[in-house]
Amino acid sequence: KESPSKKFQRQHMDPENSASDDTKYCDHMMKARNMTKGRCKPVNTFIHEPKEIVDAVCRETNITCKNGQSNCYQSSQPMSLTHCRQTGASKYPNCQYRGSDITKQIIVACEGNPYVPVHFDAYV
Ligand code: U5P
Repeated sequence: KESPSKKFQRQHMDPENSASDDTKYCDHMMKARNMTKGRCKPVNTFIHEPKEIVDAVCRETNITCKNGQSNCYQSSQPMSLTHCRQTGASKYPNCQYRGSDITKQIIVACEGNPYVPVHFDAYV
């Protein structure tokens, strides 16, 4: 079975690409990363930074997650992100997205040993 940290990497990590001017980036990536199986995942953020940098957020400022759990962490540094949001016209199985390239601090939940990101909570 896929571990929580592998799932985070599949859903949110894309260090190879820098912020995508490509309007098709989200359509392509949401499908390539298996987030359009069974349903179109409505919202998803990709992080364009090295894994070490994102893993290190688990050692930054501890904050409360949206769901009330206490294992969230906010990056001090803004990061290069692409935020993908399903369009109104999108109909499963033809999932369609609009992408926004933004540079924001991220909030992730961390778990395990090693203590690594397992959930993308928000950007601020
Ligand atoms: N999500 C993102 N970026 C956001 C907000 C949510 O990628 O800015 C994804 C996360 O994978 C999260 C899921 O676990 O959507 C559900 O988020 P929520 O609706 O519980 O906030």
